Amino acid sequence: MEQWSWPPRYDESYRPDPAERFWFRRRETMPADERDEAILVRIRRVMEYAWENAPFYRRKWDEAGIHPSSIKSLADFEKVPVVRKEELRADQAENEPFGSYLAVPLSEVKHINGTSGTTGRPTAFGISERDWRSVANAHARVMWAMGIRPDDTVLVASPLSLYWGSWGAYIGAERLGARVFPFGAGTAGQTARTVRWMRQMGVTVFYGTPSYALHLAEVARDEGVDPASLGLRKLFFSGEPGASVPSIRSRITEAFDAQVYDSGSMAEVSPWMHLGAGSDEPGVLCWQDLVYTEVCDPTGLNRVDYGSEGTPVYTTLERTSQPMIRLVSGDLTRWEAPSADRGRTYPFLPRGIYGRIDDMFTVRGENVYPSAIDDVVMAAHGYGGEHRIVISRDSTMDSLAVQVEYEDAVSSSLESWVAGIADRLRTVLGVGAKVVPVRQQTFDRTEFKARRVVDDRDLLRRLEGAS
Ligand code: 8LH
Repeated sequence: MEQWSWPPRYDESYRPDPAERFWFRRRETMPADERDEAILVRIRRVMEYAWENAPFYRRKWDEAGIHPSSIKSLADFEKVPVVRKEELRADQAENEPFGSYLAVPLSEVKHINGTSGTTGRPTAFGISERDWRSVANAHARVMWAMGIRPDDTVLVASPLSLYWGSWGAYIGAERLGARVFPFGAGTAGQTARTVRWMRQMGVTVFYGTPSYALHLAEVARDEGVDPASLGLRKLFFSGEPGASVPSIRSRITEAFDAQVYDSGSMAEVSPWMHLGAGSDEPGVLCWQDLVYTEVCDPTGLNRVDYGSEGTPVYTTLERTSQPMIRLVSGDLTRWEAPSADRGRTYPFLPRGIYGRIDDMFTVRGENVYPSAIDDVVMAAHGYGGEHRIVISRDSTMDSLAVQVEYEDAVSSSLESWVAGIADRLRTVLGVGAKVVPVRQQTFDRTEFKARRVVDDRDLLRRLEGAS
């Protein structure tokens, strides 16, 4: 396998010919079973490394009676206790600043990123130079699979702040040899400026969140610019569901007349882009030799069969500063077996990551994911650009209403428009929802990850009362 060493060491001068489809042909196309053998050896080495250098893991595995040498198969690996984000947070509070899962001397930490901490104590990511370079190399490889090449100009249109996503896109594009344009996102009036700069700089590739791409398209139109005329070839996304949600995907594809790629996972397991798919289709690949992904049943945390739904559990195979070994994501997906037909022999998530377990709610016995609602309302002709999902998590029963912005063009036939969406929701979700039309631009647009679910019983009662 090309440049497969522990600790990871990459030839920084290497770059395939632009006509070459694969960055590392053998690593990406080899029989999955053969790759799994190498992965098992690597997992043991990563575990030995963590055992020796990170007290967090030694403590945890001691308690469970597990030693790295006892892992003789990938099935054995399933017995290794999982790590949860709350544990990382608690460990960091006790062992500031990077937690006792920091496995390099503090002097080797050269980059700091983190979570925003809007919902609790922020978590800091301490990243060594070696890891920074491994991530750059991994991201370049995944972006290569998306067809991004050195003659592209890549716009990073997400906040250049604590958010790993933006920096990961930046260093990957840079390593690949492309021109990088870190315009960022999130400051007042920035989106209109983004439109102007995109044209002036000849941007060909966009990175950000799906919600932001849709907002950008709206702002471009307001500025009298057809988003399709901006000259984008490709947009790639991470951070939230969207790029593999059919109606969101087609809205973006049509607005920009460009190809759309899904990618991402979690900041903790950067290279987070290990999920990027390699072809112009929804869904994502799990690049197992970068981050080993197991889709597990959310309670027992054992691998589910291919074809089934579960939560991704991630193990970094290239990180030395804060290795993650069986980190539970809490997200939801369904996976399929590797297939040579896809070119790359990695497991496949045909619908990407479609939600989080704790975002799911139950209405009259049916499990409902917000992204399924997004898909229905955004497919509606005359959809005005934003919506809100209003639920109540009652002790006895959850109920649901959806406020949907409409375009002026449908205002004369609003009743049938609403009925059409309500029908479709009933068919797709298996339960009814109250659909409440609202005027365009009622809701704020996001420049980052959208938050469309409102959990408010009083508002719901008012909406249900409204005719
Ligand atoms: C996704 C997706 C996706 C992430 N489809 N949901 O950009 C990737 C990394 C840097 C990121 O967003 O990390 P962060 O801020 O830790 O958030 C991770 C969560 O974001 C993850 O658990 C998912 O719920 C969501 N996410 N990429 C659907 N392509």
